[in-house]
Amino acid sequence: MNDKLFNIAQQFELEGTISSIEPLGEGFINDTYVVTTEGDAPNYILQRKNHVVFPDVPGMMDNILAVTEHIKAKVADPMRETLTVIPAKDGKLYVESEGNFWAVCLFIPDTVTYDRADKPELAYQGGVGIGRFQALLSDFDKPLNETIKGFHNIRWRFEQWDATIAADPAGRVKELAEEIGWVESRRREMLDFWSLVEEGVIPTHVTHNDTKISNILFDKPTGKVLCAIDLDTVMSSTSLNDFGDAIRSYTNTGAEDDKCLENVEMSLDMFRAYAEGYLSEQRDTMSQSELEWLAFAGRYITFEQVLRFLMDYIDGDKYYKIAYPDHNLVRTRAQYKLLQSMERQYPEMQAIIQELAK
Ligand code: GN1
Ligand code: MG
Repeated sequence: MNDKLFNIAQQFELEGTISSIEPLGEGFINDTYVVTTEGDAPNYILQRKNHVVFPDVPGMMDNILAVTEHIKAKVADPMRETLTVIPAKDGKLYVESEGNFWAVCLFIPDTVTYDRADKPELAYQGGVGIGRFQALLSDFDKPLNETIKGFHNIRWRFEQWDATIAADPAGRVKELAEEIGWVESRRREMLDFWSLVEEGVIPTHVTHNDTKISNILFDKPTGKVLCAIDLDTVMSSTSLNDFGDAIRSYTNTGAEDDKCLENVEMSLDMFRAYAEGYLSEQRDTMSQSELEWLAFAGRYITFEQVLRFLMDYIDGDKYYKIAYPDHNLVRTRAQYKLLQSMERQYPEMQAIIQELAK
């Protein structure tokens, strides 16, 4: 076992004796490990939180504790229906070591995660999960720390974008006229949408902000949704973004970084299934303006993802982990294909929402 990881894990309030620490999954931002213990003691998830992406890890952990405690007080099975933060032995919610921040939560057994939705039932369950997550937090009234500035605020993203293009630190702008054009040609409509949030026409709530399918835990025996995980970006925003980011993920017939663009389309069946699940929890509480813009949210977040992947490529790949040199460009193109597919099918998406919202 890696001594460094073992020493860090030992600084948390764990039950039992650690028997192994193994890497888990492939998040784009944090490094995640499963800590297995001997016998009946619980297992744990140990994460190195990316301190470049999250400048205020203590603030982030305060958010996660507050939100999970709020949820625990309301659900039937508090140890399975949300994450359980495990504090360090000194009482803090993290351990700082060599400039890195680490945190631990309980590993929830008999669960499964997916990278892709292969059947509508999964999308339906995912929609129920986020709809319920938002409903459970609808009366949460403590202030939350802004863990990443302007996370889904496209006005702020365009400020970063303009600065990155002007700086051109990796000398890549000259090769990207076409891709940059994809972003520029949609600047106006995306800012117009965001103005509605800024003006309060579209309300804000406590939201998850990173609702892709791999961030949802499903119960293995029943296949039902259990809870949203990866709570790092829980903040105040519009609920539409949680819907939109999920649509970006569940409806994609290809991979987020598919090299074969023919694989990538938006599936209307998955869209319908996710929307049905989501609205089964949210239909009665959403405002008219939210319902009106719900389908557009898929386009908004997919556009934002095109911008963010391309911006990171222009910036020299500093934000997202990459597996090969032009990975962020491949991601950009695949997400752009998805965006075009949504734009083409937008009338159908809107009709589905209208039908389901009744
Ligand atoms: C990141 O952390 P992870 O892998 O769940 C990113 C999301 C992107 C997503 C793209 C904090 O999510 O915003 O949509 O990658 N998270 C952060 O897959 O930037
Ligand atoms: Mg994340």
